[in-house]
Amino acid sequence: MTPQVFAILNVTPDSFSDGGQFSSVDEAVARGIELRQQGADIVDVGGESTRPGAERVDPAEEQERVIPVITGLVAAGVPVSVDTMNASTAFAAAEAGASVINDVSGGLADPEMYRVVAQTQRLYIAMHWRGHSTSMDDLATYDDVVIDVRNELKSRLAEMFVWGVEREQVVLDPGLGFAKNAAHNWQLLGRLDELQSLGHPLLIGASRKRFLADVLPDDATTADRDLPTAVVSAFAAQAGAWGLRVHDVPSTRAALGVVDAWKNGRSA
Ligand code: PMM
Repeated sequence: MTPQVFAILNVTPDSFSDGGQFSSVDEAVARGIELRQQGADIVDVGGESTRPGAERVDPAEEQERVIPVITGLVAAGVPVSVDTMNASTAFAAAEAGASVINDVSGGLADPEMYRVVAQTQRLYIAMHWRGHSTSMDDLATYDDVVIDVRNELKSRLAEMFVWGVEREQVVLDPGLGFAKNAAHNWQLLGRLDELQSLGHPLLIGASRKRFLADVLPDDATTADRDLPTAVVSAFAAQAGAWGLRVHDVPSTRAALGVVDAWKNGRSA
């Protein structure tokens, strides 16, 4: 099955890859509609940067950023996911029509999150996470990154089920770049099958991340990372990933077109 393409719409003043580009609600909504037209299945709206070293944003301010954009996109018929670690923002977004709650902390940042997920019955993306952006680079120590991430995701699952979250609601994500160095990220990508054995769909967020610079010349820009991102999209699709979270939709769509044609002997 072709993976779901989640298009990133960061409405933060400081996101590393598209920082400050969308200054008004109308511009952000227009960009979300454009992403959908380019072939995104869903637009992932986030109002708090998780860039290494980023400071926390107050949930009220986060909601001021994301809720009007979500409302506008839902009114335009665009499926929306909310990228938040805050239960109150997840709840408000669900009320505004978001169909997915994407939580980079996997429920660790807010003790109320699982209750909101159970209550709103939205699809829930639980990412592997060890701590906030200010501290995460110090937390990148593992015996075996794939086994450790798998075990930590497994404990998250056990905990969320206690709160009444349903199995069918949960998508898992290895959290590339979050308390992980480049080698950790590549090992997780190369061994996705071990994470898949947890029995949940997997979402992969590699787009434009720092570790992709490994395969590019030293003077490459952030936008140059769209090519390796698209290649990762293809391999991840081949490995059975359920979803891909990307900035540049056309290049990932092209990559997925290749995977599909490769399997079927012709393009759709
Ligand atoms: N990465 C970022 C933000 N949100 N959500 C999920 N599920 N998985 C990720 O890997 C992920 C995420 C950070 O990247 P950005 O600042 O470019 O959005």
